[in-house]
Amino acid sequence: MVMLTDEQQMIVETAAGFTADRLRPNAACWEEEKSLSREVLRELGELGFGGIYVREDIGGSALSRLDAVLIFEELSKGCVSHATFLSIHNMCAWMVDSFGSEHLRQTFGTRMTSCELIGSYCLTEPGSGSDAASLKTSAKKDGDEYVLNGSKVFISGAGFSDVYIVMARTGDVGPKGVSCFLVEKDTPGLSFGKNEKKMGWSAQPTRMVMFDDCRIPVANRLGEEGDGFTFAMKGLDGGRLNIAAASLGGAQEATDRAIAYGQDREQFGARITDFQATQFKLADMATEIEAARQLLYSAARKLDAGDPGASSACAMAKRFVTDMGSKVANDALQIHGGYGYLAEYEVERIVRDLRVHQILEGTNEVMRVIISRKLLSD
Ligand code: FAD
Ligand code: 2MC
Repeated sequence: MVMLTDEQQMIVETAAGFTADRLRPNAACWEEEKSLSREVLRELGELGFGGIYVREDIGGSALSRLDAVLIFEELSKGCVSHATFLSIHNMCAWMVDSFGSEHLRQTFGTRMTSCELIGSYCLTEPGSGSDAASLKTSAKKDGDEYVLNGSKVFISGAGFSDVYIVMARTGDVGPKGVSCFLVEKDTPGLSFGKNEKKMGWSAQPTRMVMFDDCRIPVANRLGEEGDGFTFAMKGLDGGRLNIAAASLGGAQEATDRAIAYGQDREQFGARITDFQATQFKLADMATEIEAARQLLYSAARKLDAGDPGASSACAMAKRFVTDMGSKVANDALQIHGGYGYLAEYEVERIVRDLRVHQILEGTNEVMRVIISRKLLSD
C-alpha cells in the first residue's frame, strides 16, 4: 500500500468529494448528450486542477506529477471523459507555462489555469499517427506572422476548446523541423471537421482541425523553431501518466461496483461473491490494480525527480496500467452478468472509455518501442 502525506491525503479527499458530488451523478447524462460541461471544468479550475503542475505566478498549483496522478485517479472514478479531457488541458497549460514566452504565459497561461480558456493538443495527422515526427502541417514565416496549412485528425475537444497547441513543420523532414504554436479558436483559416462517432470518451468531441492559410503572430510560437517535437514529447510524458491514472481510477470504480453487485445478487441460493470463482477473480483484480498503482506512482516520482529513465518509466506505466485497466473493467462487467452489459449499471461505459487508453497518447506498441530503445541504448 502507498503512504500518502497529509497534503496528498487532502488532495485525494478534495478530488473524491468533487467526483461524488459533480461527476459520478452526471457522467451517464453527459455521455448521452455527448457534451462536456464548461461549468464543471470551471469548478475544477477553482479547485486548482486547471494547472496542476503549472507554476503559481500564473495561477497554477505547482503540485507534483504524483499529486496529478492522484487527482486523475479520483476524478476518473466518476467520469473518465471529463477527467481525461482535463488531463489534455493540463498538458497544454504546462507546455505554455514551461516553453511559452512571458507574453504567452501571462496572456493565455493565466486564463488556462483557471479553466476560463481550455486547451487542445494537436499532434496527430491523417498520415502521421505513431510516426508523429513525419507530420506535414506547415508553418511558413511571413513577416511577423506564420501561415499554417494542413490538417490534424482525432483532436480531443476540437471546436470546444479555446486554444490549440499545434505542432507544425517550419523546417526539414524529421523531428528537428517541427515547431510548436498556440492558435486561438477564432483565428481566420482555422476550421473543424465533423464530430467522430466513437466507442467511448463520448462526452468529448473528437474532430479534425484544419488550417487553410491560417495566420498567427510569430509571438505565438513556443520556444525556438525546431523545438516543437521535443516539447510535444515532454508534454506526453506527463500525459501518459495521467491517462494511466484514468485507467486505474476506472478499474477501481468498476471493481468496487462488482463487489457491491456480487454481494447483493443471488443465484443457486447463494450470493455471487460466495462462489470461490468470484472471490478468486476479485482477488486477482485487486492484486492487478495494486501492482499497477505501485508502478504508476513510481513512474510519477521518477518524472518529478528528473530521473534520466523517466520517459521510459512513463511508457512502462502507460502500457501496463492501461492494459490492466481494460482487463479488470471487463472482469467487473463479467461479474455483473447480463446486467453488466446494460448502460444502467454504468460498468459497460467504463469498459468502453478505458479501451482507447491502450491506443492514444502513443499506442501500447509505441510504448514498447520507447522502453526497448532505452533498454538497448543503456
Ligand atoms: P497507427 O500509427 O497507424 O498505428 C496502427 C497500428 O500499428 C497500431 O496498433 C500501432 O500500435 C501499430 N504500430 C505503428 N507503428 C508501430 C511500430 N513501430 N511498431 C509496432 N507497432 C506499430 N491525437 C492528438 O494529437 N491529439 C488528441 O487530442 C488526440 N485525441 C484522440 C482521441 C481519440 C478518441 C483517439 C482514438 C485518438 C486520439 N489521438 C489524438 C490520436 C492518437 O494519438 C493516435 O490514434 C495514436 O497515436 C495512433 O496513431 P494512428 O491512429 O494513426 O495509428
Ligand atoms: N522527452 C524529451 N525529448 C524527447 C522525448 C521525451 N519523452 N522523446 C523523444 N525526444 C526527443 C529525442 O531525444 C530526439 O531529440 P535529439 O535527437 O535531440 O535527441 C527527438 O525528440 C526525436 O526523438 P526520436 O528520435 O525518438 O523520434 P522518433 O521519430 O523515432 O519517434 C516516438 C519517437 C515513436 C517515441 C514518437 O514519435 C511517439 O511518441 N509516437 C507516438 C505519438 C503519440 O504519442 N501521439 C499522441 C498524440 S496526443 C493524444 O493521443 C491525446 C489524446 C492528447
